Amino acid sequence: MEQPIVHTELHGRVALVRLASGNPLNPLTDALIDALVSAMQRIEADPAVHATVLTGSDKAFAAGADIVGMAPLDYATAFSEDLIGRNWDHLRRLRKPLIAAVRGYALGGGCELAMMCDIVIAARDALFGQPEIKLGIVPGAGGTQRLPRAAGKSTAMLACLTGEALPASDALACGLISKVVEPDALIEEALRIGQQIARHSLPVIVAVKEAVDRSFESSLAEGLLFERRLFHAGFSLADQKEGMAAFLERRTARFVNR
Ligand code: DAK
Repeated sequence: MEQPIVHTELHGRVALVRLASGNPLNPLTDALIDALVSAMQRIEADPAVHATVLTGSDKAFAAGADIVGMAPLDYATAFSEDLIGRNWDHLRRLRKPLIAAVRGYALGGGCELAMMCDIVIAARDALFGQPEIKLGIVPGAGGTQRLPRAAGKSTAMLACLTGEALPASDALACGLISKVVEPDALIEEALRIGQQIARHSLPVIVAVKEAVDRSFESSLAEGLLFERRLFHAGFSLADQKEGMAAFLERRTARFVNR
C-alpha cells in the first residue's frame, strides 16, 4: 500500500496538515498537491474544524514544484492539460483560515504555497525565494503577483530577478510573514494562533477571511461596501447576540456557529 504523503491530525478545532512526501525537501509533485487538496476538502467539509496549520518537514516547507516532472514538458502539453495548474486552483478557494508554519526552504511553488495561506509564521532557519529564473522559467503560481502585494515591488523584483532567497528575518521585515520563532517552537506557536482563531464563530471567521481577501481584488470603495454588507448581515447570526451578551454579562461567549 502507498504511504500517505499528507498527514492530518486534529488538535481540538485546529487541523495540523503536514506535507511528508518521503523526500524531506517536499517537491510539490502532482500527487502531493492532489493529496493536499483532498485533505483540505475534507477539512472544509468538517464543521468541527475552524482553522488549519500547514507545515512541511524540518528541512523544507517545500522546495518547489517537481522539477523532474516539469523538465520534459512542452508548451502544447502544459497548456492543453493545464499541467500543475489544475489542482493548485482549489487551494486558493478555501474558506477556512490556513496558517503556514515554515521551516527550512520555501522556494518557488513552496513560497507560493505559503503565500496562498492566510497567515505565515516561520522558524529562524526558514528561507523564502522564487528561484525559477535560475531554471529558465518565470514563477507560475503567484510569485510575481502575491510577492509584490505582500512584500512590495522592490523586494519582489529582487527576489524574482536574482532568484536569491530571503531569510526569515528579512521576510518578516518586508511583511511577507507575520512572525519568526525558534524552530522547536514553530508548531506550538502555529497551533496557538490556530486555537485563538478557532474559538470564534465559524461563519464570522469565514466572513473575516472573505473580507480581507476582497481587499486584494477590489477598489477601496467596493471593498468597504462589501465589508459593510457583511457587517450588516452579521446581525442575523445567533452568535452576534451571544457574543455581545457575553461581553455585557462579563462571561466567555459560547458560540454555536450560526
Ligand atoms: N523538484 C524535484 N526534485 C527536487 C527539488 C524539486 N523542486 N528540489 C530538490 N530536489 C531533489 C534533488 O534533485 C535531490 O534529488 P536526488 O539527487 O537525491 O535524487 C534531492 O531533492 C536533494 O536535493 P539537493 O541535493 O539539491 O539538496 P540540497 O540540500 O543540496 O539543496 C535546495 C536544497 C532546496 C537548495 C536545492 O535542492 C534546490 O535548489 N532545489 C530546487 C529549488 C527550486 O528551484 N525550486 C523552484 C522549482 S520551480 C504552478 C505551480 C507551481 C509552480 C509553477 C506553476 N502552477 C499552478 C501553474 C512552481 C514552480 C517551481 O516551484
